[in-house]
Amino acid sequence: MRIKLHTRFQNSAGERVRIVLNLKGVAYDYVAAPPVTSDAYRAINPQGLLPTLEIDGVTVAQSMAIIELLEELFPTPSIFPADPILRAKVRGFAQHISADLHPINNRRVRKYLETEMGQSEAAQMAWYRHWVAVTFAALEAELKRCDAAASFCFTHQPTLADFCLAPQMANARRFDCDLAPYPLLVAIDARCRALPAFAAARPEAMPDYSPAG
Ligand SMILES: N[C@@H](CCC(=O)N[C@@H](CS)C(=O)NCC(=O)O)C(=O)O
Repeated sequence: MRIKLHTRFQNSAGERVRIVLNLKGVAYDYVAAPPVTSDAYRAINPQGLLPTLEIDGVTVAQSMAIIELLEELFPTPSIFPADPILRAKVRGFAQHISADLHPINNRRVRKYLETEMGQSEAAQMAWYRHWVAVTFAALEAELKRCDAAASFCFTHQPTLADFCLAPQMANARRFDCDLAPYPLLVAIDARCRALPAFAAARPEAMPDYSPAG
């Protein structure tokens, strides 16, 4: 089986997938994608979003669908805890990031705010930080109600919730969001980043990394 991941170093949805591939020990080719608006990339993924997984020439879009596919193909170690209630909580936490927060702060949304709605850089940043604050406050409150001894979100092993959280924390830092109100998220993120599977998926570790962004 030949697996390619079309992504870019700053592609945080792709970073979720990279973490899962690393954690499951799945070998893959890293393909630094052309611009998402280019015909070359649309030919790979008509959705025009990163990442795309390619398995033996067949492409799959959407990071969460890709992660589910990897879980089915390579079940060990699982991305979920064993307990069904905790599994649902993990999914709910991950979806609050992947389905509620990430899409509205995406680059194309910010670009639309600028070019079509005439919003300044300051207004775009206010938008970005507002939705991070709303979402992170909810995630922090949720974790506060859970097992205080858990090292990661909900459990003692990193799960899909952590795979979504860590790249989102990096994005929040990149956009100078205040993380002081979220000590649990900050502590869990630090534990994640210390793990080899997460460290090897970071933007800085990618072959196309550029400090200029
Ligand atoms: N729901 C999609 C989101 C993918 C996504 O938004 N990727 C971003 C990069 S992290 C992207 O391609 N953005 C292009 C743009 O906003 O123009 C997924 O999880 O794969």
